[in-house]
Amino acid sequence: MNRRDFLKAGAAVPALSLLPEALLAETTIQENKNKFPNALQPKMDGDVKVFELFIDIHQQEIVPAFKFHTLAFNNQVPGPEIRVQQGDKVRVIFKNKTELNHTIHWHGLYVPWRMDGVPYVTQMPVMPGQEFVYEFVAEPYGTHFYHCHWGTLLHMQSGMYGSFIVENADDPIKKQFPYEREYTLLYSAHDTNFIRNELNGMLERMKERMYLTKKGRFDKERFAVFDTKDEFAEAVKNGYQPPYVVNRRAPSDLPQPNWFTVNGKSYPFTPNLYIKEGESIRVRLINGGTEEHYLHLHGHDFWLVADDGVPVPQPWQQNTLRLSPGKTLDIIIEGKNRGIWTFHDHDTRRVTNNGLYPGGNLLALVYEDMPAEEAGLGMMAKKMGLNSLPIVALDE
Ligand SMILES: [Cu+2]
Repeated sequence: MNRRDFLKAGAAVPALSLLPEALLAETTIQENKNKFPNALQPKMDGDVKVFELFIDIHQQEIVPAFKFHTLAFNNQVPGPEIRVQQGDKVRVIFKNKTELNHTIHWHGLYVPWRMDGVPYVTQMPVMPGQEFVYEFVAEPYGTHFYHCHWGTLLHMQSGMYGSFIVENADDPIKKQFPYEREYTLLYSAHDTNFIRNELNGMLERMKERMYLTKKGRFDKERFAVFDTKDEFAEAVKNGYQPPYVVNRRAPSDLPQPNWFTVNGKSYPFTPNLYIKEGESIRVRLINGGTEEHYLHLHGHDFWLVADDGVPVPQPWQQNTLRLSPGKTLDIIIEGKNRGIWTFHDHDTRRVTNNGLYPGGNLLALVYEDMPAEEAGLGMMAKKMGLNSLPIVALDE
């Protein structure tokens, strides 16, 4: 008896209308596709790929009955995926439709320093109504991302992050682990109370700032903008109190995330990773949030193949990885153990929705070719009168 027959005999389940059918009816593969970032289509200007990004206030529904106001690129959280070939000339026209300042930083890319998107270091912030054009050559190969670098603590966790994938026709990872399908997962953590308070506070400050600027009453101290460090030090000597001293900033004001998302959604609305038996899939993991995630896959050891976009010289197998803030990791999952398997943060504080388990960044690896009879229910469920496994069960 081979392993599969043995498992079948052990389960001894008749062919009922069972989980995969129900699961695929509820969350079809097409619907599931919408839970991954859309690729932004460029226009060509000669040999330059021109992308358009705008930033606006957007309401993001993380799970049914819970929405919050975010700052979103092109009204999407995460922002749309930018996917180019290594060496492509890229132009990104960035429009600011909000009342706040922003920039875009190209995380992991070798851009010219003036394109690096750090306000008051490499450029002036992109102010309300303004436009800024970023231009660079897509280097290096691999999984990267972009995010706002103004008021980063607030703006990033408010949704200002998106994947930036640099492909190579001669992909070293595809060569070693041939795969057909790939998925991008962006992780983030949100303190929705902090976001609401800070966003409101920032909007108030910006209103005042715009008004005073218009009246020609821009005040360096009021806006905490100085031309030199000496000028700043001199002002402090004369009694100026910088904003980190004045009105806020007890340690308790730092965010304590209460929502944890993958591609802008929390369980049970997180995306599924579909796989077939014998297939390998590539999963690009990007941490655009403030928390360290310890991602654990059930029933498999995956291959860690790239770290910060760089192919690792010797891929190795593991079932739990550490995804630090700002990190990208690529993994290959081989479809060797059919079933429905959980892939989640093993710091279980992050598989909650506003403190309640289950939720957060829990998702499933689903073998879409699994025969119905294999997904049968145990005796206990039958005694409870269930014909199929429930898809959503939120009570502790
Ligand atoms: Cu911003």
